[in-house]
Amino acid sequence: MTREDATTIFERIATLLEMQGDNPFKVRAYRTGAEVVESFSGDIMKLAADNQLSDIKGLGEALRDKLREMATTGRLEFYEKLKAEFPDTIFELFDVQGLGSKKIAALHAALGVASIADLKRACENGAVAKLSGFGAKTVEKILESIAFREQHASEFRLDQVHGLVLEILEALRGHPGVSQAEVCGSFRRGKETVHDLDFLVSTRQPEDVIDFFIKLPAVVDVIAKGPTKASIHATHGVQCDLRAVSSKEFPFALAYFTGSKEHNVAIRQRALSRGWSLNEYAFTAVADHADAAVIPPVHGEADLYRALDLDFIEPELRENTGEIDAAEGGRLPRLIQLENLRGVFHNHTTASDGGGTLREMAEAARGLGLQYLGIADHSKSSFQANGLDENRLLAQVEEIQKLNAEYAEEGFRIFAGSEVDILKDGSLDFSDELMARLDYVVASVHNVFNLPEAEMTKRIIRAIENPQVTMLGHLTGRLLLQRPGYNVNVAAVIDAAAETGTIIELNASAWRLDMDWRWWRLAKEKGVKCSINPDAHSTRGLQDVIFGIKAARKGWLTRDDVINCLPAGEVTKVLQAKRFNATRIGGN
Ligand code: DGT
Ligand code: CA
Ligand code: CA
Ligand code: ZN
Repeated sequence: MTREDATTIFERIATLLEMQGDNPFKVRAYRTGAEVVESFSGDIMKLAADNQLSDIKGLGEALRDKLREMATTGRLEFYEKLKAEFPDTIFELFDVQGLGSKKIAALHAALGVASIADLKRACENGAVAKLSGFGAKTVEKILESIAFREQHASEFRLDQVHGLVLEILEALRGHPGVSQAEVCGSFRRGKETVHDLDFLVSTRQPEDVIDFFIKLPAVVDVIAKGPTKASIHATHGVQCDLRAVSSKEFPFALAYFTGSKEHNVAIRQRALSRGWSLNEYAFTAVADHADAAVIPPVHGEADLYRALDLDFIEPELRENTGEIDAAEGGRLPRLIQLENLRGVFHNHTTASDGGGTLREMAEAARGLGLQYLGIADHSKSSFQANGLDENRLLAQVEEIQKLNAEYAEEGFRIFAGSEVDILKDGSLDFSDELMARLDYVVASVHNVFNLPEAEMTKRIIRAIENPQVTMLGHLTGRLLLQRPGYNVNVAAVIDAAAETGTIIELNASAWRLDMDWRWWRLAKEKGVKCSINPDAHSTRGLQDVIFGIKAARKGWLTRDDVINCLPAGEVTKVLQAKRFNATRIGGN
């Protein structure tokens, strides 16, 4: 169980106790406990597991025991019993933006609200607005958040489906009757969210494979089953479709079910102009076509494209946004690959809200074969994330220097940075002098999201005009399927980044994938460089770069566009370039 899980459980206990009208001091103790666990500097879960929690301020004996139980068994009996007394739907309320535990408890006590459906009704009939602490503004915000959730109810983020896809592919490939298995659809195209997953196998025993598929451990229920296809619901309720075809049909089915629909339509047109019809099984000569060309053999997807005089189009590019012209003219980009990454920037440690210490993060990065790791803990204004003040930051820089001395021989390096808050007026949370002492600075917006577009755009542009700001973090602040980004003129920010030589982050967290892939071709055209940043809050979080790579590929990026493909020596120069240019221009 992670620190985040334990924090959530303590918070939820507080709320549930409050809903039951329990002793306010007890409720308080759990809230404080949650804060202590969340912000403790050090591996609190390990300490708990080793029974080393004796003198931590704000964590009494009862909570220490509970934390220990969670750390050692992965669950908490007290919480399981407590939550059994409420409908499961109560927890939906915790995902509504603008609703903290206190508000949820108040809604439950006063109005009996126990689900999102209840909440929506109570907002719409005016009951919520009458409660103290809930004005018309709050109600509006709650309703907006519910509407956003409803709009995206049947979508899934990559972190929710990635493991499932690998598990199902591995199982299918392990079946003796299967010669090829692939995932198709939006997942293969690297979309940031998917509606369902589309699997494809080539086999001579479709019925056996279908039977095998619907009995996989991940299957929750079977929606439909036929001789060559089946649909099931898997973990989280994700629908998975499987189709079984022959190996001759496989390349055609693979291309067809990968989509996108728009790409397929354009490809089919191109085939027709050669006198062939194209479907999910084959090319077929059109009978009344006067000068139909001879159909070449197709053994793989690349042959299919070659038959149409096209270079192979990577799945991520198949959105009918110019990829077919580029493939015809030999102008497709050579897309970046995971193996091209040499290091990662923008990562958190236990000094702010991360779960791994500096050394643990460095070891994990080395374990992934990376040559460098950029640390960027939160700055002081992000107090909810235990942001560092000047003194703690400088102490961290020293700690990094010491570690670097240790690692020097092995050629591994830690870059000392900070994720500095962009304040409401576009000024920054640290002085220029302090930022100049760092290797790099990521500037991000973390509060006051509700500015009008023009003001938000001005705020961000003012921040990146600062020569000390190396890169811009999560440009829109969106959380996929949970909240839209704030209003900002992305094109104007890209222009400003180009002018000032500011790198833009592609935040690789599956929740963000921000800046969105749809903007990267424009950014690249303007000469803006990308940094694929995992924004890791734990050692495991470093692996989120795989999501960032997918998004970068979908944005047509090559290794030359992404600064963290450079070796440590060269990337240092890139990090310094903006400052260097500023002093040069300033000095002339
Ligand atoms: P989603 O909504 O995230 O599941 O997105 P996709 O692209 O995976 O869509 P899905 O699962 O409905 O269909 C998978 C692929 O099958 C789609 O990308 C293209 C192909 N396909 C499905 N229906 C049609 C169609 O009516 N015409 C054509 N040309 N292709 C289709
Ligand atoms: Ca799909
Ligand atoms: Ca589908
Ligand atoms: Zn951030």
